[in-house]
Amino acid sequence: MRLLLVHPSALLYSEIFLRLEPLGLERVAGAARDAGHQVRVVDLQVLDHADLRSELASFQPEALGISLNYLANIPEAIEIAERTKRAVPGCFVFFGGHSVSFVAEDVLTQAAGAVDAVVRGEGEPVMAPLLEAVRDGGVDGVPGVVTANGHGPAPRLLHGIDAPRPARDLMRHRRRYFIGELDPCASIEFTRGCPWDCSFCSAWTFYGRSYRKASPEAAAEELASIREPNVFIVDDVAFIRPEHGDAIAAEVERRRIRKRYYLETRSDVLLRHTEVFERWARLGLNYMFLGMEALDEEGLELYRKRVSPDENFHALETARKLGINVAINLIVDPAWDEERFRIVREFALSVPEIVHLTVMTPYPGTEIWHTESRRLTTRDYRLFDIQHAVVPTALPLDVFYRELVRTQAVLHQKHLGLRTAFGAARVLGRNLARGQTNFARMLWKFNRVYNPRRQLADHARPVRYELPLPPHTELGDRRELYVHTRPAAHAKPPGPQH
Ligand code: B12
Ligand code: SF4
Repeated sequence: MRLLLVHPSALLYSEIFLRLEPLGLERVAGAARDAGHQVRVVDLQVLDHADLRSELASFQPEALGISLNYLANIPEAIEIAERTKRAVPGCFVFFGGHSVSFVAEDVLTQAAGAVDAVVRGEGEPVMAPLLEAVRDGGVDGVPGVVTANGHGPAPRLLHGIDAPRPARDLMRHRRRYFIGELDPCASIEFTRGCPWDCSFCSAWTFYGRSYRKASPEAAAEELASIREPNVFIVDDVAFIRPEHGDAIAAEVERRRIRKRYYLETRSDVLLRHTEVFERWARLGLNYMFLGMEALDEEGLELYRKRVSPDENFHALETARKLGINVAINLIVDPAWDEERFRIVREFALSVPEIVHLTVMTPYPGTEIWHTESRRLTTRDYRLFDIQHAVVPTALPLDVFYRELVRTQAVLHQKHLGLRTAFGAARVLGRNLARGQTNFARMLWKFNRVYNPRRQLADHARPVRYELPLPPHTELGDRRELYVHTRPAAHAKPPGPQH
């Protein structure tokens, strides 16, 4: 069967700091190809809608799957589905991915017949049975599949994440994937899932708190096969199990693989297992993202982060000692006033780290979607990108965006200053000499992308598709939030050790 897989356009934030290869979609493509299908991929982060139109015309797909990890991409995906149905009548259109798994029925209804099915949960195990059922007619009994007729059986969880390998070779313009100065940059997955349960996050609810690890040999073999000199490790929390990180490191050393890495982890994991991070720093771990989320005890408790402010600050010192550049994330509460923004600016200027701000957003699939008592001020999917306020702000909205962007601008200026100090000119020169212009463009794009007037104006756009209303419930059993309810056969969740 001819299958076309599509990743939607990049969102606001990605225009500046990063644009990464869609690893989940590549794995889905790998699974379909392993099952004998003819697969092509269009990534709208690096291609445009005209490319998609010509691909539809020339390839005439029998099935088209769109990746929906991000809520903000849902309207664009429905429009692509509608256009596909007109351009290639009879093509089976389906959605899959993280966010759409939590709002499958609503999206099907909104698409009004343009989408035949939504796949909930992991995409790899479903591809072979789904495409077979599309060919034979009748996909209703396929695990994880939701159609206008209702839910099929519960989605299946992969036993292990070593296979299928992502179909990286199907991606065009790989040189356009980058993160900061790691340009170009590929992505890899060492583990999948997260055993913590932060109230604002849906990573744990999607995987039902399961946690799986790639075998060290498979992980190193995949790394060795990556052509890019830089690699982003997509794990939600890297090196929760230090012996696993060590085992992969040993394979990397044995094969003499030399790359630069970027990863995300938690402060307590970094403090508890410093040696494994130190070993990876020797192997090329240059950048790390720490989700600090809040500066004070109260905020950390609210988000159920299970980390103290002391641990957060200690973790920053540890990373500095290891020579790893750290980017910190802080969650902006829409209740912040001007004074609060000022305190955050002051903090951000007092530390050498890069500070990112994301706006607190109740997402379907998170606990706060059900418990957040503030009413939503908008249900426009496009604004659910953690750069817009979707619950009432204490400040007038225009003042809130002015403060937000002002704070981000201060942080960006600092970032630029730091990079100059760290030798951005050298990095730029090296990248430009190799024809890599992503990082250079990023440095100058800030004012165009982050603009309080643009952010405010986004609220006034006509809305065609709206998120369903959150059911306000006191959650008795949090397993009700899970997409995958059964742990994988070989998974042994480590559980937060606190
Ligand atoms: C790595 C990552 C990124 C990367 C890579 C993104 C990319 N190009 O793919 C970067 C850093 C760029 C990123 C950015 C953002 N991210 Co992000 N990201 C993640 C993270 C940590 C892992 C994703 C991943 O690669 N997993 C590994 C692969 C193998 O899994 P996967 O992509 O989920 O794919 C599987 C399934 O979803 C499914 N699937 C996926 N596509 C398809 C398609 C079909 C047809 C089918 C059938 C199945 C299917 O099958 C795949 C294999 O099992 C997730 C958290 C998580 N655990 O999922 C957050 C997450 C997806 N991100 C999130 C957010 C908010 C963002 C940003 C909006 C943040 C921001 N404003 O700064 C941006 C927007 C990016 C954009 N598109 O422009 C939220 C999503 C929230 C939401 N409900 O919309 C998540 C869930 C994190 C969270 N805390 O809740 N992100
Ligand atoms: S530790 Fe990170 S990935 Fe895990 S639940 Fe909390 S925010 Fe989500």
